[in-house]
Amino acid sequence: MGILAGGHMKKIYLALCCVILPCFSPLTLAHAPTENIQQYISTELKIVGQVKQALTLDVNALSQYPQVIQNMQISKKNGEISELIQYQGVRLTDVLNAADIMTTHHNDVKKIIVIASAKDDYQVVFSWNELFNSPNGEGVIVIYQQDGHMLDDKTGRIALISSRDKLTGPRFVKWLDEIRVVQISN
Ligand SMILES: Nc1nc2c(c(=O)[nH]1)N[C@H]1C(S)=C(S)[C@@H](COP(=O)(O)O)O[C@H]1N2
Ligand SMILES: [Mo]
Repeated sequence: MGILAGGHMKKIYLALCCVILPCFSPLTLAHAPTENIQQYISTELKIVGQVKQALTLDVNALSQYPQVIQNMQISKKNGEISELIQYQGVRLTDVLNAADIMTTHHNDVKKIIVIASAKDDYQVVFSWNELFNSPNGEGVIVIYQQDGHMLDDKTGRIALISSRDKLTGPRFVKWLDEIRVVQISN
């Protein structure tokens, strides 16, 4: 009886380790979700934070801005790179200029960061100088088309690329839904 109970407990313990624990391990959360992704599809992008004019942009609103086309490959988490894809969208700097970043002092822009967030809570950071005062900035594009079609479920409908990055995977923000302008504290 004792042996049976022990074996039973061991099975429960193993089940806990193999099934339940990995759900909470950081490794499981380190990669973009691949299941039930419908919940992450973004149809609107909000520009918020330290701006004079907060904006909510859908794909149609994005199509009213000057258009940019960028052919690029995305590096994957497993070290591979994607095929060459033609992305279409608008420069992040153009959208930020429309929202009009709010500053008081000459040196405020130097401590402004721009946080791009996705619906699965993935977040990446840019600095004002990187976007407006470095060659990197021109390559940061809010995208809504790939190869002439709307972005598929595993990417969009709105996403962001940082095409001049060395590794293009990390700041490829799928399911982009918010751009937040934040001035770090003095
Ligand atoms: N929304 C969102 N975008 C994301 C991620 C994520 O977890 N969530 N992972 C990033 C990382 S780390 C990589 S390498 C690329 C490519 O990831 P994939 O190989 O899962 O397509 O997507 C990036 N974009
Ligand atoms: Mo990655």
